[in-house]
Amino acid sequence: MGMFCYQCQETVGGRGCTVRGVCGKTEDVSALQDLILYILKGVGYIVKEGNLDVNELGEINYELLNGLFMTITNANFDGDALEAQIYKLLDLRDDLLARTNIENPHDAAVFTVRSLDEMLAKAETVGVLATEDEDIRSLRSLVTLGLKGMAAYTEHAENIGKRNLEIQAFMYRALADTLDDSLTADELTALVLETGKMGVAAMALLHEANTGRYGKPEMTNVDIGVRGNPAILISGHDLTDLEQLLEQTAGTGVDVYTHSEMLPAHYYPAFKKYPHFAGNYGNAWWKQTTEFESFNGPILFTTNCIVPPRKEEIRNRIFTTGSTGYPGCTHIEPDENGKKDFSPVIELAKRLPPPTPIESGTIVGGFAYDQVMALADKVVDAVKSGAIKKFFVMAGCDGRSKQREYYTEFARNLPSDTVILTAGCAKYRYNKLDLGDIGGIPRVLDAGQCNDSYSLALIALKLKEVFGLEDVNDLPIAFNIAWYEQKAVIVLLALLYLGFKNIHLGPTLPAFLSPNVAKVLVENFGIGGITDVESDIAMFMGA
Ligand code: SF4
Ligand code: SF3
Repeated sequence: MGMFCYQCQETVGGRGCTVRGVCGKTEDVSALQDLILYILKGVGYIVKEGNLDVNELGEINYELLNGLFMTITNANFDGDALEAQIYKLLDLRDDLLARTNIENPHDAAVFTVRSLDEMLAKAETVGVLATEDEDIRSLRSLVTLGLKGMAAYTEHAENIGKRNLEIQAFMYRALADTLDDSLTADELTALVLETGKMGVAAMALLHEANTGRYGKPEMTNVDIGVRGNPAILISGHDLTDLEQLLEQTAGTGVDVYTHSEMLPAHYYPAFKKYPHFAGNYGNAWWKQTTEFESFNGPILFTTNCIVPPRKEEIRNRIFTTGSTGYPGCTHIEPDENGKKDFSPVIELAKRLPPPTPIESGTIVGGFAYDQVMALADKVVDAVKSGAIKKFFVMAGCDGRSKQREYYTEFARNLPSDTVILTAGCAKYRYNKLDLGDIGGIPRVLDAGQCNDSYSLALIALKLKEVFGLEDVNDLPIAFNIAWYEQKAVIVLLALLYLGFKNIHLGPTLPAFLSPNVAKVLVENFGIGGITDVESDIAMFMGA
């Protein structure tokens, strides 16, 4: 059995990567990630069966998040880092087991490996395909992939010092349940919905952490041109890394630009005080192969999405931190107080030329919950007067497949009395189109990162209240969401838990949905795919 991974939208043939990932993941890296997940299931099993108190687990609470995050698409390609994480997790797992009296523990709680070869051999037997029943495999995957997204958001909140151990407690139980062969498809379906519920908690936690520490996002024009100074490009979602980088670059003559999912950092008041926080360079993650070349300076990855850098020259300019990693790139670890020393990145920036311009002008964003609420009267009036007919939630991810041009065309062709609510890197498909405004309300309202989809849900729930509706689905809101990796999975499950129906998902439905599981989602939640722009707009507009 070779590798098998079907966790992202770009999986081969819409079925699974079996030789090498489209993302660039090798067979060995895939195996090590499978093994990390299996160990974490064993940890979950020990916590559950041993009735361990999540408040007294210590380091594993963080390593649970870190381990899951390392297995997210495009986060960590570094076999050595994954191997080290396996040894660390096994030690932590064994310490936990020693605190219990579990009789005949599950293999995931006791197996051991002493070398890379043993890891690879073990991984062969514990991957996705180890679950033979297609529907059970599908439901287990929905849970574990949702947990990966949840782990990412919880880790960001934790880095800011915000913690809700109920989330970890749920994660341990859910991981344990994916090992339990006695659970029926109905019980696992209930677990999937519960995963959505905890996804809401994780996004709420991160929202509180981000706004508590950095202020409430506000309407902001972000420069997309360049200045003439040497510069660092920061990508990913982790705002604490950005904060430290901005502090350390202050007064050095080195500017800081955002890439992809870091763009929304410009909307936070706390980061606006840095005069060298210059703007956003480029587009969504997959364009990095060309954009990093013209950027000229060093790049810091705080989270996914990394595209394997083919040229050595680029690899030498890439730094990773947190759960990310790439072989040959310098990884920056925090000290015991969580402080990171970015001086190697800054020193390299000083020796390199400033970025080459690729575009100019500004883009607008910052329409998270509080900013939209500040405009609520205007928005409500526009809906009542008919100036706004419909909102389109087009949150999620971008990706490299040609099919995604659909989203640009969809946005371009929407009637002019509609407003797009977006979050995540999906926005790059239409945030530079000149779609105008409706009475001063821009037609593309960017709430922020993918986790800020939570803000979009809050906005919808508030509008429901304002209009005195019983059901949020009676609002003039349509969902046409693009997905790519596992954070989109938790966002989707969270929206389902909050009661949103008729969500359309594209560009293709997940490979990990078996026909029966897809049927349940269609029948109970009205989940649908996409077809072509014209038919879909007609369908959404109710023509
Ligand atoms: Fe394939 Fe996606 Fe898995 Fe990469 S993450 S191996 S592209 S399914
Ligand atoms: Fe994008 Fe990777 Fe998902 Fe956070 S950065 S939305 S794909």
